[in-house]
Amino acid sequence: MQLHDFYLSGNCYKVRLFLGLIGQHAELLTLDLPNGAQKRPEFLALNPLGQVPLLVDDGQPLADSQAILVYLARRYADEHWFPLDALSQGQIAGWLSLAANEIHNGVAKARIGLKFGRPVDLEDAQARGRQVLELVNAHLAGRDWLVGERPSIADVAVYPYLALANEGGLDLAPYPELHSWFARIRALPGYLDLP
Ligand SMILES: N[C@@H](CCC(=O)N[C@@H](CS)C(=O)NCC(=O)O)C(=O)O
Repeated sequence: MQLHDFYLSGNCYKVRLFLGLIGQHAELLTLDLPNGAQKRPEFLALNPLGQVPLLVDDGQPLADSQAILVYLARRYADEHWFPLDALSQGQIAGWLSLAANEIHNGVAKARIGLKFGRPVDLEDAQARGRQVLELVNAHLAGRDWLVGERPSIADVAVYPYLALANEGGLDLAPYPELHSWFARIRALPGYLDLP
């Protein structure tokens, strides 16, 4: 298994984290994102969107961190990471969707602006970011995990950019439930430090 990777990318970290949590190994192929390696023809042949992460397993390329989590969970992980019952699957799909939209356009975009100096509407991204921090903090009151009684790929999909929110200029101090959840995730066997 090979992972086309960029160390500082939260989406790539998401996949590396999950590989660690389920005790799977992938060879890391680092792409020089700042110099546009993701837009070269040889990489576009694998992922026409020109983005990392990209996993190649059994010769099959698979793009998108959320899609990769689903694949790895179904193929290699204990069932609790992506339970088979309809309600859990629906709830997890909702969190994966939140990661791809509201989290990407909020906390992640604010980080892209502040940490990487890219042109973004920082105020808008931070306002969206705060909405998500509040939503997840409220959801976690009285719960250990986002879905059900055990960690799932929902936690893995949502955790990275929330835990990195300070790099987008967002203060995490007002969200005690998030801190307890971060600590639970960090205590899982195979946990990998944030980039
Ligand atoms: N929906 C995708 C987004 C992937 C994405 O935005 N990747 C960024 C790095 S975090 C990237 O490759 N950016 C380079 C580019 O778009 O040129 C996912 O979740 O994997």
